[in-house]
Amino acid sequence: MSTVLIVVALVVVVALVLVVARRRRHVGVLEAPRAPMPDVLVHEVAERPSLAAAPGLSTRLGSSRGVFERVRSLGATNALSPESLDVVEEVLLRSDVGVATTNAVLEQLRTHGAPEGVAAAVRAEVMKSFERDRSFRVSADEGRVAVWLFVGVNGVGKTTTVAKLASRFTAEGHSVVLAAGDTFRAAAADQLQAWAERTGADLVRAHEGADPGSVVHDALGRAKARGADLVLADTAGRRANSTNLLDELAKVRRVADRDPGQVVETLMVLDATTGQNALSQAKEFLAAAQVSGIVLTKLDGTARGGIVVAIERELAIPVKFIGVGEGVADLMVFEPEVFVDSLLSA
Ligand SMILES: Nc1nc2c(ncn2[C@@H]2O[C@H](COP(=O)(O)OP(=O)(O)OP(=O)(O)O)[C@@H](O)[C@H]2O)c(=O)[nH]1
Ligand SMILES: [Mg+2]
Repeated sequence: MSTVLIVVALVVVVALVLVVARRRRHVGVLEAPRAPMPDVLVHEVAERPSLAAAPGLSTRLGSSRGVFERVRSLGATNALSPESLDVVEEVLLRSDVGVATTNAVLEQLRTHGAPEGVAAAVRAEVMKSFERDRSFRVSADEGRVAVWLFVGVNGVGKTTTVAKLASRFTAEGHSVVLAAGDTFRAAAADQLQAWAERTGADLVRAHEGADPGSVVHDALGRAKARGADLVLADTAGRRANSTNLLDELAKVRRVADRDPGQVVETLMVLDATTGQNALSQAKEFLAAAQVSGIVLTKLDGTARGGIVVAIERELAIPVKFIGVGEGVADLMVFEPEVFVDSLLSA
């Protein structure tokens, strides 16, 4: 009897084990089906920057043009009422040209009047701020590789400007090597790499925290080995403190200028939307970096274009390029007449 009970118990246990096992298998079958294989395995996620030519400057400078609206509306008026002088003063100050230029314009208007109209008189005075040579040098001495260094605080548009110029110079037939000298964060080199792939430029990068000088040194070696004629070197916009940053820039510059390298341009990048603050930032960099020109970015945004005037007048360094958008074609060689006309012409 007990044997029969044991056999029955065993049968029940085995049956239970089988049921549980079946359930488990069943649960397995109920797992969510795997997603079907996509038809396209690799597709481009990042949008390619627009290669279309930048449309007219006036359109891009919408916000700056808005500021000058009231001066334009005085147009050909040559009768200088105190009210029109007030309008000129207010508009100029709001446009960020700065107090010095505003006073110079007012002085000129009071002394000489405005025989050809207020807008023309303002234009003539503003143009006096732009009498510098703003040509830029792309080639180095025989046997050397030309280097352009880009400096400026973080977020102003250095990396984007490097990319825009890489695109421009590559299209013009130069062989360009980009040096990812911003080793402060890995994303900086990734950002430049994405641009290098789009513009067809070569890129030298290193790990996060690497010595930026050695990146520039390697980029020069690569350029020399491959017969490239131009190195565009991005740099970091931040360090633990600004003294470290300026020391580092000076060191990068020494490396870049050592044979086979030759620094032919050091461009300080400034963000136009920060207005007069851009000026105080700039002054810190000037002594350390031997700046040969300025790139003023984001003039398409909420910037007030008069800042170009203040920068040239106060820093006595030519603005060589302006950024008017985030696309690769949105960089223009700065031409004062075209710029001032696009703000002041009706
Ligand atoms: N609208 C507009 N945006 C710009 C222009 N130039 C740069 N930007 C934008 O400004 C932001 C910062 O640009 P970056 O080139 O990364 O600036 P950076 O100086 O390299 O910054 P760090 O690497 O952090 O020092 C990005 O979102 C750019 O797309 C411009 O001319 N117009
Ligand atoms: Mg950057």
